[in-house]
Amino acid sequence: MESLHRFCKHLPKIELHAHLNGSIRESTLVELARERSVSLPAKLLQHEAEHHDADRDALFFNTKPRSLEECFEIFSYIPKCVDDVAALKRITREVLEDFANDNVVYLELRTGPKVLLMDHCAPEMGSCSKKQYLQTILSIMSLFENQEKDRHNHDMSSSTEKLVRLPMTPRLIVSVDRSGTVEQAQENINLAIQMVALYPDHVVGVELGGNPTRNDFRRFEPLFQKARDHGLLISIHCGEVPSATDEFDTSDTTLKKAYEEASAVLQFRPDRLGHALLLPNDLMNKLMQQPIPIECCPTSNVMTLELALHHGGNLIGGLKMHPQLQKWIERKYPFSINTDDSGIFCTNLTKEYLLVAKVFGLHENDLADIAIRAVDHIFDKPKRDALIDLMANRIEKLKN
Ligand code: 6MZ
Repeated sequence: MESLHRFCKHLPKIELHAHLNGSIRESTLVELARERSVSLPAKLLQHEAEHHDADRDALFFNTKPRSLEECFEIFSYIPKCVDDVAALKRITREVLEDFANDNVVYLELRTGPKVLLMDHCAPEMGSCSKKQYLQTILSIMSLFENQEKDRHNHDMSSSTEKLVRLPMTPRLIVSVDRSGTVEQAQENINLAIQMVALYPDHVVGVELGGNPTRNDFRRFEPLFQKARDHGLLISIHCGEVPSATDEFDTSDTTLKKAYEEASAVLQFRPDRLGHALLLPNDLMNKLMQQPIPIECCPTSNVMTLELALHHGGNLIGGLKMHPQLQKWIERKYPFSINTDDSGIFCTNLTKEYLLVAKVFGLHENDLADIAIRAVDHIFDKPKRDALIDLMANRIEKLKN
């Protein structure tokens, strides 16, 4: 493994934008689909992509393009496969393991609560409610966190390895799907409020995601205000699709609506923004003056903006065309690097850091700085100082 890749792998990392069902391992999705006789269109599977390129980097960063539309086509198949409690437990455990094995030390996992079957083989056993869906995830998270601490203590006392893997702390964000109804959103926000009272250490926030071409943040705004009043922190996806700018036709009603929505999101001042890719200059300038931390998901952005298409599916060429990232890096805008949907985009956080480093010419110190600065954006504020110590310590060791 070349040294920058090795550094990105061992760098202690913070993941703040990961959708549970989008982080499903492709192999697991295929297995669950087979068990349930769901036929997944081959074009949607990443491992079907053929790479003949001899260049290692091209191979590593060449990926099957996934348009925004295709992503949401895949998302529509996942609930057919993750349809019972056993499948939910499996994907949650695997996702936690995958992030931990990638040296993520703090993970905020987000998901929209769903009604599942108790057991897909025995539908007569009835259903698992949305509340039980969240409780199932939370109990796996707590167990995982305790196991991580025990394993780390054990490794520290028995291993001579200099870079013993650090423990990962998982936290939960409850998602609202913007393509759903206000009633469904209300149910999710109420559940989040209940859950934060029951699991104050593990439930940290709420978020608005889902297909950005559907509905509007303003429909859900009073609900997010209610969540805020109950002490939950908030992340809102924004600027994933174009909005009106001076260069665009401001009489186009879709673009105009997107502009007004993005303005309303910024006015609401969420604690973090997801993506914030295609904001017009006046809104971007406002953000520059009064920053809101942005969750940047490089591969996802290249895919949904279809930037890699001009580069034969190559992410390095695609990311060079990212509309904002260069500026955020140069001006030290508060942003974090994240995976979004590691299963759908066939990525992990190591790959995302390496990709950003290669495209923007960043060195080890720059990457360490980005990782450490992300701690300021975590929703579990009391964890901040301990995480910074843990990470700074490990980074020192990594440099020696
Ligand atoms: C917006 C996204 C997304 O909640 O079932 N999701 N929403 N933009 C994106 N960019 C690509 N990627 C994922 O996780 C899957 C759900 O997360 C949202 C979609 O609503 C998707 O169905 P959960 O665990």
